[in-house]
Amino acid sequence: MDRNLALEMVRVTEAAALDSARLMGRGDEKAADAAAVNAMRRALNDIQFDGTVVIGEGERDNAPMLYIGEKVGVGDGQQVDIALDPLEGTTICAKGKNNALSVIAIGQKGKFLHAPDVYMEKIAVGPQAKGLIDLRKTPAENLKIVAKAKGVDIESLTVTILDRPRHEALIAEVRKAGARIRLIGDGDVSAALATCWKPAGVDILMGIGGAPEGVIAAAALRCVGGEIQGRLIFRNDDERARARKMGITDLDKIYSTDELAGGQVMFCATGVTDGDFLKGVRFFHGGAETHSLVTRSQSGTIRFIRALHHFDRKPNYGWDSAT
Ligand code: FBP
Repeated sequence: MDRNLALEMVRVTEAAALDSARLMGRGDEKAADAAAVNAMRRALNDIQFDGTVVIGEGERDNAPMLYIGEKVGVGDGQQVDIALDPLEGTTICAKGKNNALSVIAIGQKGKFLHAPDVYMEKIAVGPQAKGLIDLRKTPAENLKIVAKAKGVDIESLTVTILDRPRHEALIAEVRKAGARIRLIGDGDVSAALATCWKPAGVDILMGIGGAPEGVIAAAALRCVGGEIQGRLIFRNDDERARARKMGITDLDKIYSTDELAGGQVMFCATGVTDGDFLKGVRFFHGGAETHSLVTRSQSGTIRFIRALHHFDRKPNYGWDSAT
């Protein structure tokens, strides 16, 4: 894949972050998400490539834009598959809390898992524990492995878990094992990535979140040297049927990072609200500042990009430059 595509993707997540951040704290998740989706789609369709959304806003019947199978880009140029979430953490943005991101991953054709919009049980770690964790093992066993790999006691580890009733038993087991816990309201892509970012102070992500977010996190972790494993979780026969329709035959399979997002991948994120590794959008008179990161699996280089945007020269963003 042409490495310059990675920089094109920064414009895409910047556009989505800029438009959704306008609605931070307004309590309207749908409006924030719609702003991000519109902006991301517009930006994608300006790029000289032939992209297919494989992880998007949902299956075609349920998502008017950026649905699974939608073609984006001007239509010629490189063929790539795209996994995206224009606003990862809609509730976070609507409440003005931490770690809402706009994210996109691009990869070679056929290398992302075509995951239906169901849940996924996940475990994610940074480079030191890569290759050692195993979703088949109990949380306590995995904690022991990660503590040993990092040369610390279990008591020194911090585990991020989505704060959901479904995680009651997991939380109890992690507490019994002695590890510290960071319960988050939303945003497990950011939480997975944070395991690879020392200043964030988290060692493991555990628990059940969205399957599409699992694929996006896998692309990110491929680039920055971490690991994620995932198993699809089905709540009913309809979800199982949807998975089969998307070509999944083994419904109990545990997917490795490479099986979730293989081949060459690029990942890009822009902060919508302040987070562990990216600042959120700051508006100033006539413009805004964004913070993004972009990385590729081939080189592993992580670029942090701080951008100053001037709305009078960006008519496409649609916001009044005087506000
Ligand atoms: P949205 O951005 O779609 O709101 O997703 C936020 C999120 O917290 C994800 O990070 C996570 O994977 C998923 O929702 C968890 O789903 P649920 O809220 O149903 O537990």
